Amino acid sequence: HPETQYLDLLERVLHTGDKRIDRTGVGTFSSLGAMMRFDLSDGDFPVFTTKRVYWKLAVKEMIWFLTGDTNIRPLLAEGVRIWSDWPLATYRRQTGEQISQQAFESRILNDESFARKWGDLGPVYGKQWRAWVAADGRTYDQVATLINDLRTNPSSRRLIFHAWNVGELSSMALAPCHMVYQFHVSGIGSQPRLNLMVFQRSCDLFLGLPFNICQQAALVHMIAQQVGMPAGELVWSGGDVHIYSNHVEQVTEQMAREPRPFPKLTLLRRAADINDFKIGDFQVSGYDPHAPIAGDVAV
Ligand code: DHF
Ligand code: TMP
Repeated sequence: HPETQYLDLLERVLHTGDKRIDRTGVGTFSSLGAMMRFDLSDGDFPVFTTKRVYWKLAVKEMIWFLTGDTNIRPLLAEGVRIWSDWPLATYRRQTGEQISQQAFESRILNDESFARKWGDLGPVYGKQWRAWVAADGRTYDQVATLINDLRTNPSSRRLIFHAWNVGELSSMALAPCHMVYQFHVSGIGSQPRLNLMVFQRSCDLFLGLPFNICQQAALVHMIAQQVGMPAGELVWSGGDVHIYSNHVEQVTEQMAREPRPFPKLTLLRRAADINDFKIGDFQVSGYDPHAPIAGDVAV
C-alpha cells in the first residue's frame, strides 16, 4: 500500500531523527531528506487513511493559494482555521490584548478594515505564485505561464513555479514550506500524463504532510483537467522532515494502524480556467479512514 511509505518515514524519523529544539520551542525529531511517490491515475487520490484527514480543508487551502490571496479572511469564510494562529500571535504581541482565537476570527470576518490590517500573512504562496514582483518591476503569473507552457511545450524542463522569493521572506508570516513545484509530462506522442514533483524544505510529518500530499494531488488533477491530460504521478520530496515532540504519542498510535484503500477523486465540472475551481467540484468517494487523531500545531 502506498501509505506504507508514510508510515515507514514516521518510524525512521522517530527512531533515527536528531532530537533538537526548533524555532517554535516545542522540539522535534528531525532528519534530512525523504521521497514518496503516489500514483494518481484513474482518479486515485492519496488521502491518508490511518487517521481521518480533512481533505476539504486542504483542497480549500489550495484553491485559496490559486486565487493569489494572502489574507486569512476568505479562508475563514470557508470555515478553514488552519492559518489563524500566525496573525493571532502577531496581534497579541503587538497589542498586548489577550483576545481568544474565536473572537479574533469573528473580527476578521465581520470587520473588513480589521481584516486588512491584521489578517494578512504577507507575500506568501498565492502572491508568489500569481504575482511575483521581479527586479524589472514586472509582475509574473507563474501559474498561468506554467499552464500555457504545458499546452505549447510539454517537454520543457522549466515547468516550474517557485515561492522562495528571497527578498520578501522577512515580510512573510511563515517562510514557504512547500516551495518548488516542478511539472513533467510523460508519454508525449502516445499517452501523455501530467506528473508533479514537489520540494518541501520543512515538513511537519504529523499535521502538515497529510494536508500537503492531498492538496498537491488535487492540484495535479486540476491542472491535468485544464491541459487535457490524465494525472500521472505525484513525487513528493522533503528537506527537514520532522516529528514534533508533542506528536510522538499520536504518531505511535497511527503507526500501529493498517492502511485502507485510497479514495477516488472526480472533478464534477470542467472549470473555465484554473481560477474557476470551487470546493463543490471535488467529489471524493470511498474514503473510509481510521478515527481522527488530534494534535496541537507548533506556532
Ligand atoms: N506550522 C507547523 N508547526 N506545522 C504545520 O503543519 C503547519 N502548517 C501550516 C502552517 N504552519 C504550520 C498550514 N497547514 C493544520 C493542518 C495544516 C496546516 C495547519 C494546521 C492542522 O492543525 N490540522 C488538524 C485539524 C485542523 C482543523 O480541523 O482545523 C488536523 O488534525 O489535521
Ligand atoms: P519553519 O518555517 O521554522 O520550518 O516552520 C514551519 C513549520 O510548518 C514546520 O514544522 C513545517 C510546517 N509546515 C508543513 O509541514 N506544511 C505546510 O504546508 C506548512 C505551511 C508548514
